[in-house]
Amino acid sequence: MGVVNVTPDSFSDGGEWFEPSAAIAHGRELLAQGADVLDVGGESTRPGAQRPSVEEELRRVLPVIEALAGEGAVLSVDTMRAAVAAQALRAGAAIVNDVSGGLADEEMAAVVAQSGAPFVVMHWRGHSAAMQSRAVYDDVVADVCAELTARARDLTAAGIEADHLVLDPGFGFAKLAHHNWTLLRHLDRVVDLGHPVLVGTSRKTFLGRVGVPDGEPPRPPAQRDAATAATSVHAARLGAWGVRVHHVPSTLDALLATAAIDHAPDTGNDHAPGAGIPTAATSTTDGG
Ligand code: PMM
Repeated sequence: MGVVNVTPDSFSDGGEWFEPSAAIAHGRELLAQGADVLDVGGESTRPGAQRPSVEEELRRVLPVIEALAGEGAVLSVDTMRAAVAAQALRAGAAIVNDVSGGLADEEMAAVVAQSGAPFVVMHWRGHSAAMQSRAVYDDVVADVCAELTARARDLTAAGIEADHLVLDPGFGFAKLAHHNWTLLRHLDRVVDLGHPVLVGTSRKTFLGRVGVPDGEPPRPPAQRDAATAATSVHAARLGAWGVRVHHVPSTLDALLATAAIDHAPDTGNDHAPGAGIPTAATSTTDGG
């Protein structure tokens, strides 16, 4: 899943694709690079961010969704607002991605239930101004699993089909760095909840701190793509359904290399009867 943030202030790429034409071009680029789904959002969830009005959020995302859906792209709309989700679905979005998992807007569950669209339910404990003060857990994996399970139960009670729910542990949302790392390490327990799992570690601050001495600032977001590829490969290995990333080529390369390892023949024995022994014609100059 490639990220198209139509915002002036996202932490990772704020302002870069704020004009609809730039966002549309960026979406096309992510698709050409191999993204299967584009996640289009008009509200930054960065700590302390001001919320745009509904009208402003619609103004940002609708032209981008209309244009890219018209070209056949599979789109999710990243929104906490039912009114935005409803209009985005009408404009061609196929999936609703709500970082609040339906908690921020009590109309959201009904809109999603009525549409029949898949719903990405992220673990969330409040809007960005308050969330880091709520990063307190007895056992982060057990607590996040319990809170996601409760959400799935309430959303199915509100009419959303259980098999339309995608769960997301919400990396960086009401989580300190060690919470994020522990959740990644035990992601299989989120997968075991029985729903597809989406993982969004891309360019988040905890990745920018890898290898940086305590007290020094984290690496800037654009220098976190190698760490994003590593955590995304790990998530895929533990059974994640999707990874949400800003820089598609680096993560896709890492996933393809891992898949090549998984699909490599067991022995690689070229001397077995019938095995192709490399010849000058088949060898490449760097060893193949
Ligand atoms: N993270 C951000 C925004 N939307 N959606 C899901 N499902 N999961 C995430 O982890 C997530 C998200 C924040 O990142 P951004 O501001 O770079 O888009």
